Amino acid sequence: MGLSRFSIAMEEDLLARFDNLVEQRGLGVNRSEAVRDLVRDALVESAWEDSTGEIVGTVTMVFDHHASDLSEKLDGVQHAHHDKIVSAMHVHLDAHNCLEVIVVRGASSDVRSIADSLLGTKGVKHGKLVMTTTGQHL
Ligand code: NI
Repeated sequence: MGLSRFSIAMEEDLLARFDNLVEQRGLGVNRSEAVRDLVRDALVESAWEDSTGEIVGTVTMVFDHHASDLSEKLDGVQHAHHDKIVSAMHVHLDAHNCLEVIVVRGASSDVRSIADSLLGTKGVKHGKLVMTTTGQHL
């Protein structure tokens, strides 16, 4: 894909802070690449707001598998949405604790609602949904 050039007017102070940010990101990153990253970020975030667009999310959670039928409940949520659960990884952290990372693909509203069901299940000690993009249209 061809590159288009355009110039940006920006306050000196803001540009200096932006350059600092670019520098923190490390070697090989220049202003142009940093601006492209910001634009892609904004596009990905706007896709999350559009409830019809397809997105990908990972749900990470830690729970005690001894807690009353918690494993069965979490499995139940996943089976109920098997068409949107791409993959699930289970790690036995120690004698009690389990880590599960679940990849969910679908409309952002569905991904959020599946994540809420999983993370809202009583007994889940910690969890987080990270939303990203399918990579299309970027
Ligand atoms: Ni386990």
